[in-house]
Amino acid sequence: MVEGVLQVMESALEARDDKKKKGKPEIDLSDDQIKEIYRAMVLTRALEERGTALQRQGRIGFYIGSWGQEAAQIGSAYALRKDDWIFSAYREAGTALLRGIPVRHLVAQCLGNADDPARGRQMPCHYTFRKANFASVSSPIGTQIIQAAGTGMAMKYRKKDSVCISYFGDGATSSNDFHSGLNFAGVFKAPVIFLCTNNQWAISLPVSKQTASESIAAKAVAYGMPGVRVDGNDVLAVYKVTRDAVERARNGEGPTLIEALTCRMGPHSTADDPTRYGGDREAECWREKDPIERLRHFMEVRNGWTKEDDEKVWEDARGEVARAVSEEERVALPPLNSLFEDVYEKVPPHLVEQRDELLRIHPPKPAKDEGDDYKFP
Ligand SMILES: Cc1ncc(C[n+]2csc(CCOP(=O)(O)OP(=O)(O)O)c2C)c(N)n1
Repeated sequence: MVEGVLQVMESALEARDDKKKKGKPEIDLSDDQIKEIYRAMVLTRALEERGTALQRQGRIGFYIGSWGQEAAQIGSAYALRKDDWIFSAYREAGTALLRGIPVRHLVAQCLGNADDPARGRQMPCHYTFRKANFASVSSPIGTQIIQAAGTGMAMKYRKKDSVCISYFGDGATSSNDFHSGLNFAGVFKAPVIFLCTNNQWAISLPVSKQTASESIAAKAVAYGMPGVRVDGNDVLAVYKVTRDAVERARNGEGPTLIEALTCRMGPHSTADDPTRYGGDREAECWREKDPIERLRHFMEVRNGWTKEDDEKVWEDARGEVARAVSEEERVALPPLNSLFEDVYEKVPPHLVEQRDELLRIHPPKPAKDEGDDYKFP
């Protein structure tokens, strides 16, 4: 275990034994809530398994997974309300799933078909779900940090009590946006949770070469906000620190920087080979701390979770992903004329000319185009 960081899971199990003697409270999540968290973590990994396979088979162009980082994203997103804002990086698909976004909408985005709300304009895994307050993922590292700070300030000006969470990696803490976002949020006491998933790598650069600070959380001091280090593979600990940060933000007490210590157990993306820089050796050391395995063990001890229960959850998750893929692979690409939409309210004459020429060469086929019309549950 990593030292000097908040952990909950193991001490909750100990408290359970103590409880018999002293009547100590355990964690404040019901058995059903813990199972819900577990299912979301498993679904996130099942999506990654399939997404990676689809890329290897040439059915999508790219995939970026979060193997080993499921607790950091699900534990934190579980502490939010549905009207809170998520500004994620490309590695937090699980937060969208937890919000109730159907798997097929994430698959549609990866395929860039007509069901994709962004209609193929973004790289795979750069999701956007407006109706779920899930902001469009940007490729340039760190941009979501200032977007969250700005939206947090907007919430404050509008006297709304929604908060914003911004997810980013250790590499993003070297961006200018990290400095300006945290500075503004600190000065204006914006209701923002800055969640740095320290997965030890920024592609091939280890965190030891990213910063001379003793930790990422330590940087919070300079911006006048609390900084917390948490075991990012302990989903209950991540939930707890985020819930505390959300409460502070909602009460007008300003932002918090959370550093979730974890490890990227897979490659940076399907375009990366960690054996070239030793990333695979580091991941091997973390395998025994796999966040899904840890929660499963916790549930076995605390909730009587059985092998059969577990197999069912995995089977359901993999089945859901497989169905989503087969449905969405049948959906056509966005119509060609959509290439000319969404930039200008009125398409300028030179683009009208180009559009008409394109449509003359490739006459339109009927296509389903219902990208952003799904009902958010
Ligand atoms: C401004 C900017 N610089 C460089 C890149 C290239 N790039 C893509 S991902 C990445 C590493 C990011 O690492 P980190 O923030 O730790 O997040 P992780 O990928 O580990 O989740 C880099 C440098 C980029 N996308 N944007």
